[in-house]
Amino acid sequence: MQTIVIGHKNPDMDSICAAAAYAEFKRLSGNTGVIAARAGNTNERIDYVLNRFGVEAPQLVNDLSPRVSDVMQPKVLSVRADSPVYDALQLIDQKRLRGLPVVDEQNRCLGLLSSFKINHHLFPSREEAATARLVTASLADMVTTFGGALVTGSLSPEPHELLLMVGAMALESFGPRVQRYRDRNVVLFVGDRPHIQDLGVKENLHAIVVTGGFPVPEEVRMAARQANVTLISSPHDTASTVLLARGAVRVGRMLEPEYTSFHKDTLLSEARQIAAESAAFVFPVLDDEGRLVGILSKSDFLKEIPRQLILVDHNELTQAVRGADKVPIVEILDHHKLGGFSSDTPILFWNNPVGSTSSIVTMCFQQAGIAIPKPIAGLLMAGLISDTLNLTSPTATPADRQILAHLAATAECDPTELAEKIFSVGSPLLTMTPEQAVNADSKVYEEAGHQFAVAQIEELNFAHFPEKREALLSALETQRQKKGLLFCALLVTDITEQTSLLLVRGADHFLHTIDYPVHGPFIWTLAGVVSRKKQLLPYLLHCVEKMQRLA
Ligand SMILES: [Mn+2]
Repeated sequence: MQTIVIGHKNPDMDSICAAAAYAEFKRLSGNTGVIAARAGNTNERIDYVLNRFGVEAPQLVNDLSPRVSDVMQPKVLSVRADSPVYDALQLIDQKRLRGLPVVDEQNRCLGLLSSFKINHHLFPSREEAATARLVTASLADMVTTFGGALVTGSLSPEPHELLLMVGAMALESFGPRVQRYRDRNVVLFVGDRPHIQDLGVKENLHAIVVTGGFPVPEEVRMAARQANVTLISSPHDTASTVLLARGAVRVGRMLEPEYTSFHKDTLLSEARQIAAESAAFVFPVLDDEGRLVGILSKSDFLKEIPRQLILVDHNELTQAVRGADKVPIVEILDHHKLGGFSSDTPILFWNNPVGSTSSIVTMCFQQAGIAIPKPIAGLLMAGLISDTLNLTSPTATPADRQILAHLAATAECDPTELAEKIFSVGSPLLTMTPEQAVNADSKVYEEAGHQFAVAQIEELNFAHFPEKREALLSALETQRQKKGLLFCALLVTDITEQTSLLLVRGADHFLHTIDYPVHGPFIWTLAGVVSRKKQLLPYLLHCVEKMQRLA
């Protein structure tokens, strides 16, 4: 079972640090297969923290929707197009398969070999029985297939169209018959009948197989050598030898070139639909180069995918990584408003209105009596400091204060120094494009049937704001139109002065409800507001409500 610990889309410091730390907590608690993930890119501040404490960034996961590769059978049996059908049949028989994918020497899939096709070859209809004597195969494969041995001459590895004939008639009848096929590559199967063997040599046949394990008379051998006719001996009687010889046909001769395959990354839901309408019994799974990497049978669609999810720093599916609704969510650790999440089974759900999810993760370690590894303590400090603006935000609680002190001692790191470093690295206004700035940590909320997005960036001061304001506003409008949102907002926070500017583009009847002092077109001054979730979001929800009352 794979357990993915992941924060929200457009991840911020807290959601990256909490995911990495909680995954480590789960591992230290004895869980296996726990992976820390992130639902988006890091930024310079996050990279600084990961580097400083020597922790690798959680793995990027953009979409958790089940893929073909999640349920395919990766250990796939296949046959080469140039193998004898006999070998394929052995495999099909041993493993009780209905068919096999056929590959070339680079493991690229060429088609499917079905047991129906093989049956048809081995047991043709009465009307086709005569043509069944024509077999395109190499003499070398044929001898291997019936377990024979070369007596004299050579075994060509190249396939030819061979006409299989049995020398069971009297010499007088057989002579004229052989002559009729003079221009063919005749392979004669004959028992201990020296006259017929001799005739075969004289007629200069392609090869003569002496069956039943009988020794070949010295005179016939000599004659064959002189005439350059290949002589082979078979341990089996004629009937068995011919039957086996027909199995030397190469797989490539009877593959179905028309088949349905899937790319390993195809969405399982898409594959399921295609498979449901297909008569095929099996679907090869290919990589980008068309190489065979697995096989999918219809029964594989019923498999449970051994993957589960732990959400940190969010509890609303609108903020969760794509496909989160298709994976069982087994735990949620959060400090935001409840967003109407529901589950089919009981889950661990810990929502605690402290300053950061990193604080909650710290409490998990403390409760379990597990010592926090030093680098993890550093990450948790960064998550806490970033979310609470180093305890100055109204979201910070006394518990956060205690936790930060404990973490600082464990990490041997001064919180004030760390906070200064974090906030001075990579001013979002200077290092990001306006599009990135309005998207970087944007969260989408849904209220009363309306969707809206709110992003926040933290700056040491507003020095770079005036030169960016127009570009930020137009990026917000673009974003709003693209996603069909009621409004799109960006809170630009001055963490030194503990104040913010709010930029909003949206429907007029919504904008009219904002009653903070106007700073400029589409911009309001929110003195003392620094927390998106505790201060801004309740206000915006109140505005949505007011808008609806006025409508
Ligand atoms: Mn948080």
